[in-house]
Amino acid sequence: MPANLPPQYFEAEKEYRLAKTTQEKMTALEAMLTIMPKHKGTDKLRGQLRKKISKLKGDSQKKYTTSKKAFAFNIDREGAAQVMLIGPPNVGKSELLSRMTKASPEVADYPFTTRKPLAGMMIYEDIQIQLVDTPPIASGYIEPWLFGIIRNSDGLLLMVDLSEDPLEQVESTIAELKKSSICPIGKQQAEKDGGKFAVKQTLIIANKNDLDPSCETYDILKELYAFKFPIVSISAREKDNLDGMKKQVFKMLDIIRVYTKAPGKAFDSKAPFILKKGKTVQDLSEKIHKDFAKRFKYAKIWGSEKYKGQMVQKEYVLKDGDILELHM
Ligand SMILES: Nc1nc2c(ncn2[C@@H]2O[C@H](COP(=O)(O)OP(=O)(O)O)[C@@H](O)[C@H]2O)c(=O)[nH]1
Ligand SMILES: [Mg+2]
Repeated sequence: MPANLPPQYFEAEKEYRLAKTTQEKMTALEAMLTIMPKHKGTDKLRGQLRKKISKLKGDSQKKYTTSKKAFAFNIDREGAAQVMLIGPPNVGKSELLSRMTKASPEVADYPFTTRKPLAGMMIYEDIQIQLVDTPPIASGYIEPWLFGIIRNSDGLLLMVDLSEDPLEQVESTIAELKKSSICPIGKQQAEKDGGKFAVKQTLIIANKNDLDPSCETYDILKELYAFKFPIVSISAREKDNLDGMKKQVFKMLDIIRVYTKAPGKAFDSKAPFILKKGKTVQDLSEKIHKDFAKRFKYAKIWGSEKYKGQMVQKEYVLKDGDILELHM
């Protein structure tokens, strides 16, 4: 019986032959295995691939313990915050990055297309948020450097596919994160598990809602996870609810934008200072300049809660959108 292998298989096979490291070899083999159609004609071939993968896995585990730091990516933080797009293969992470930013990742209907992190800037109103596309988190094989960049990030977008089994996808991704001592949390949860876990604010993105027109799957997902995490339903491909998603990402980050102005002048609406929620006028002036903070007398504020130009002291807790005139 002929194997009838699709062209992507031969591409993956070529990558395998060209692969220099164990990691690269394994990724290529995994891709070959996933791409390969499952029928009698490919039984033997699939068996051989699995054998090769498990042998490499053994080797790499040995190596990994001795050279943990050998493979490290570092993504320079840009913009107001750095957010990781994570999740199982094929859920649409790369598609979303290409929709929201100028980055052009490879998008394909077979898994393990993304091997390296790729960053792009997403514009939200007057700020930019850095989105980072990552290789898939699938039990069995995960790029070992992935958890390092997740730990360094400001938040996670856990993406799942409404046309597959999103419940299982959420569960298995969280399980893999926890194995690496990363604890994704939603808004309401307090920090937990002491110092052992790196706690990361997380938004669940339910993608491909075009394939769930009755929202049946989305409703089940919400029923089970909405009490733990904020969830948003989108279609990256059909561009549905992408603005709603951006709002949710901003909300998850717990940051505020504060503008400064000189007396008698207009404020610069293009260059807000980014601060964590809960920060005060004092924190802002420290951020601007140390000396500034020392000489600070009072500020005038134009904001949502105060009268126009009202005077506030350094203890005043800032709100998103506040405009301040600092006096010393
Ligand atoms: N129907 C539908 N397909 C999508 C959507 N988003 C992505 N896809 C498709 O899903 C496949 C996997 O996408 P990709 O971005 O490579 O997934 P990744 O592995 O998570 O990066 C591609 O064929 C995409 O075109 C969507 O919103 N709706
Ligand atoms: Mg991808």
